[in-house]
Parts: sequence; structure tokens; C-alpha cells
Amino acid sequence: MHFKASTIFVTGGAGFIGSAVIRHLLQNTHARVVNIDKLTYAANLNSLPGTNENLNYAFEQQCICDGLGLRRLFEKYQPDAVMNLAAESHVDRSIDGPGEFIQTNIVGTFTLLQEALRHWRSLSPEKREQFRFLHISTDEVFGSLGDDGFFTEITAYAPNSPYSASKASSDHLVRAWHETYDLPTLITNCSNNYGPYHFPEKLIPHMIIKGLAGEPLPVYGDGKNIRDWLYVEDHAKALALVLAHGVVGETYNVGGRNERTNLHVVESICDLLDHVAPSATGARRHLMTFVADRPGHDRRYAIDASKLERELGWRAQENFESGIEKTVRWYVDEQFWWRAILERGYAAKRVGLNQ
Ligand code: TDX
Repeated sequence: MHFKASTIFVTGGAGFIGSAVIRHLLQNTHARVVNIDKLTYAANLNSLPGTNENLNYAFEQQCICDGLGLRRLFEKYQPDAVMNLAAESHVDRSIDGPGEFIQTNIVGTFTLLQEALRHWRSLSPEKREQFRFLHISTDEVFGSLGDDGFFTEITAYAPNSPYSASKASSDHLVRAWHETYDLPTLITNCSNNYGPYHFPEKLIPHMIIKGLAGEPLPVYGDGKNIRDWLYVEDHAKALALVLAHGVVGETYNVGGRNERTNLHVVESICDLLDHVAPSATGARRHLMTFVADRPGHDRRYAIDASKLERELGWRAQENFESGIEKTVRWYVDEQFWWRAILERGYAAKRVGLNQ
């Protein structure tokens, strides 16, 4: 995967997964990357160290709901591919304020598709053949699993939160733009990502930062909900692989085969913190506190990634134990990154109780 002489648009490139994709492309390929990001609360250009000096990188502050702004960028850069990672992503926030999710995730994807289609139609036949639009989505579109089974690429969609419903909607739009207009699209649906540069509203960074501060660790409900954890750098590699070798019109599930209960995740973080940054007040597990459950809380997610493994040769390199240790150490070592977010006013307060 060289992407030599290719220009790739990465929308949401200042976000958690988008920034991992950009770091991966710049470090491991010859792609020219244009980061298109609105810079919302969760965006952070500090997640892209060293890019200012990189001649293969450009940044454009741009909302994907603004068609004319996007058109200007398509004309300016003439991209060979678009990777759409711009999204509102936090389930709890979508419960209190679904409007932003409808706008960015649905209207934004629609607008980006329209401008990509306009650009694609202007290309030479050879360039059209090579062009790709890769839409990055989530396993939450499939709803919740019981004790058994896995989500595959043919599992029916059954989203339960405003967030997952907005992502499901955007997936359908992407599929339709391929079926109706022949735009060369692909879709990936991933399980829960974790790793460095994760905004602290999400379970893992939230617990690490609270644990370091000696504050209560809020476990929703009984803590027995299961998530399938995927190290973000493994995900970034999968996305580059799908972009280079995926079959147009197909969807690919990306998952780490690392199902863990939330209780197990939080206990692991407590134990690692006790080891890496011991506290004078004792073991962190005592900070775990059961709090009111999330409304509509999905019980279990688990991805069957065998299509991606079989057809494109992808394998996750990290398991949960290796990935969570790297992640905890990163948050302990790189406190400047997340302390700046707290100083900007992020309060780490509970949201999404539908009250
Ligand atoms: O403080 C908390 N306590 C807690 O028990 C938080 C923030 C979460 N939780 C629970 C809720 C979930 O069962 O932990 C689990 C993970 O929660 P989140 O980090 O909010 O992730 P989730 O709701 O599973 O969704 C994530 O994975 C799929 C991402 O946020 C989505 O963007 C992605 O699509």
C-alpha cells in the first residue's frame, strides 16, 4: 500500500480515529493527505504532532454540511479518494442533543456524497475507475446482541440510539449513491476503538483520567454490558487496506475479537494505574461506583471480522491486554494532551440521562 501520487481527503482528521488514520498514512505510505475538519469540541490538532512540517499534509477547517466549501476543496486538491470519518460519535450526547447528530452524520454525509459525485463525474475514465469513497461507520448500527452470536456484514440494521440511527442512515445513503449513481463507495463497520488521543468522554480515557485524579469511576447499570475492543492503530491499518484493496460496493466489519465486560475493562484500568502510577490512598478498584444506567443501553456488541481477515489478509496486532497497557501508559506519560482539554473547559460530567 503506497498510495503514490494519490491525494486522500480524510474528513474528521482531527478526531480520534481520523487522526490515527492520518498518522498511519503519513508514516507508512506516500499519500498526500488533506485533513478536512470543522474543529468541534472533540477535535484536536495536537493529535497530529509533526504534521505542520510535512509536505504531504494539508489542513482545511471545513464543515461537511457546507457543500460550496467542500466543492472549493475538491476543485483545489482533485482528490483520488475520500475517507469519511467526520461524525458526532458520543451516544450519551446524542440522547440529550440529537440535532447535531442528524446534521453532521446524515446531512453532512449526504453533502459530501453529492460533492464527491460531482467531482467524480468530472474525472477522466481512468481516474474514475480508481476513485474511492470510503465511509467509516460503527457496529452500533446492528443494535444489541444477546449472549451468543456476532455481527456480520449481512446482519440486519437495528439501531437503538439517536447516534447509531444517524450512522445507520448515513450508511444507507452511501450504499444508495453506489447503487444509483455508480459512485465507487465502500463501507466499514467497526467495534469500540481505544488507544492514544481518545477524547476523555469515552469509557476508557474517562476512567483513566478519573482514576489518576482519585475520583469515583462511574459504571453504568450492572457493568455487565459487553463491548468488543479494537486498538485504534489496528483500525487505521484496516481502513488503509480496505481503501487500497476493498471491492467497490462492499462493506467490511472491523473488530478486535476482544469482548470484555465494562467491569473487566474498568478493573483492568484500576490495576494498571496502581502499577504504573501508585496512589497513596490505596487500590483504585475502591473508586468504582455503580450509577444509573444509560437509557436504551445496548447489552453486547461483537464483530465477526472474518471477511476482512480472509479477503484482505488483515489481523489485529494488539489484544486487549497489550492494547490497554499501552493506552494507560500513554495517558500517564502524555498528560499535557488531555490536561489541555480539561483546561479548555471540558468538565467530564455525566450526560445522557434523558432528564
Ligand atoms: O462513564 C461511563 N461509564 C460506563 O459504564 C461511560 C462513558 C461509559 N460507560 C459504559 C457504556 C458502554 O456500555 O461503557 C461502555 C462504552 O461506552 P462509550 O465509551 O460511551 O462507548 P459506546 O457507547 O459503546 O460507543 C462507542 O463505540 C461505538 C463509541 O462512542 C461510538 O462512537 C462507536 O460507534
